[in-house]
Amino acid sequence: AQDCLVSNITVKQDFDKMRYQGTWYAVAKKDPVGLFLLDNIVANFKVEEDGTMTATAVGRVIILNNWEMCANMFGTFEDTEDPARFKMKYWGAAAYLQTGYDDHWIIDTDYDNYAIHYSCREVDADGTCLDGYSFIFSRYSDGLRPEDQKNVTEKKQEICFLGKYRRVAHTGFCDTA
Ligand code: FEN
Repeated sequence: AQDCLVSNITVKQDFDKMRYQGTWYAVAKKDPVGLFLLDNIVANFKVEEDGTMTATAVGRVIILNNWEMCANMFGTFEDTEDPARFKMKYWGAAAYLQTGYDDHWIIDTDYDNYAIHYSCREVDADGTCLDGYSFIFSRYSDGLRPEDQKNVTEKKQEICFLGKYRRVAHTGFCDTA
């Protein structure tokens, strides 16, 4: 699966959204083209009573006039035939934040320590991803456990984003509720 075809990317088998609930800290990200969250990104996943997975996310953004803000984002995850492949509708609490509708896949997770999310927004004519983003999440704000790093690096390579990630700083900027 090193041909980088989006259609050949494998995802977490039998993804269990119940076990996925709770807080996840972004420790690294690969950005898409355009506006995104900068750093201090923390997500909280939940399964609603009707079974729909939803999430909130906070992250630092810099808006016009170089104004630093914490963006409060919301997402709802529409199920597909594959339990790890969702369509994510997202929007912001503030009107200036972009809304969107993305493919959103859980590539791998052990539920208790690490997770790898992948979204390809635009597939190129050759079947590779032309514009996409990815998050590496940890249950701990200070990063991945050493024993998870090798696996995460392998997965970054499988989704063909290896070398395109930046660390996500957690400075406490968005910590107040
Ligand atoms: C995810 C975790 C689960 C919930 C959600 C997630 C995705 C969040 C996304 C955020 C996009 C932010 C944007 C910011 C923006 C996967 C983390 C929902 C996809 C688009 C600006 C910056 C500057 C400006 C205006 C807007 O709009 N930022 O002047």
